[in-house]
Amino acid sequence: MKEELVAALVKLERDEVLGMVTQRIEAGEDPLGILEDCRQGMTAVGDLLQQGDYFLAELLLSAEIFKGAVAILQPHLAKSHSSQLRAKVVLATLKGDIHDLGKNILATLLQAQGFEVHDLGVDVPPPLVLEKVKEIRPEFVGFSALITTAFASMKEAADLLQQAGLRNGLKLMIGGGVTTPIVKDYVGADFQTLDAMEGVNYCLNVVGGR
Ligand code: B12
Repeated sequence: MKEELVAALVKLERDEVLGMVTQRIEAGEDPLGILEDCRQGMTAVGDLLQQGDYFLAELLLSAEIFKGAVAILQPHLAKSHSSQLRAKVVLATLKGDIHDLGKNILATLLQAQGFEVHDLGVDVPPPLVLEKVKEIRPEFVGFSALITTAFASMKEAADLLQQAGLRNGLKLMIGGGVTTPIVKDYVGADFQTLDAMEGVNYCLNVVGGR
């Protein structure tokens, strides 16, 4: 089933992908497992782009199919395990980067766990992050990056927060396909992951018994 879903997404077979997602969720499968298969399909689409077999049109189509799959999974991902407000999280995809599928999934999963999410959107200028952190006073800030040119924006935003004396008591996490532990150190973040649920668990661990 897993391989079939990945393959259908790579072949950009919209109806097949959405049909399989619906079938698997109706059979009671964990929505996170289905989501991970879709993410792997997207990674494979990216590889085909890099090899020159796919172009931007295919990339756009794959993103639309992925969004359709997430729309089916969303109500199941969003089933709240907690009505308690745990902490505030500011999320953004920074300047130079417009990818937001992963960030949106993280937002849904955080909300399902009782976090108050302030999503600043995509292509966000670093000074806006500073302004919003001053205003919202979150416990967590999360940056999502899918292209390497966004690393400099992430560092700039982290430095602005540091210079303003706002890094104490604030946990900075980064994630998204191109991030690595090396990027985490470059940015000066506290946590890095390629898995949204790991990010949620990190936040839950930090807030602990709250
Ligand atoms: C879909 C896609 C697009 C869509 C984006 C649609 C959208 N609304 O997001 C469109 C078609 C618009 C697009 C455009 C471009 N893209 Co594009 N795209 C992709 C693709 C195929 C999939 C990315 C994706 O959404 N994956 C699925 C999500 C769910 O995975 P994810 O983001 O990793 O998120 C998971 C985790 O990482 C985590 N997570 C994500 N963020 C965060 C944040 C935190 C804090 C935490 C805790 C967790 C977390 O949660 C998610 C679930 O677990 C990738 C290929 C790849 N290998 O990733 C290329 C890719 C990212 N794109 C690429 C490129 C080059 C481009 C373009 C420049 C193409 C062009 N020539 O115009 C433009 C970029 C424009 C810009 N300035 O941003 C390159 C980047 C290369 C690089 N090294 O920088 C890639 C890697 C393709 C490739 N192999 O060349 N793209």
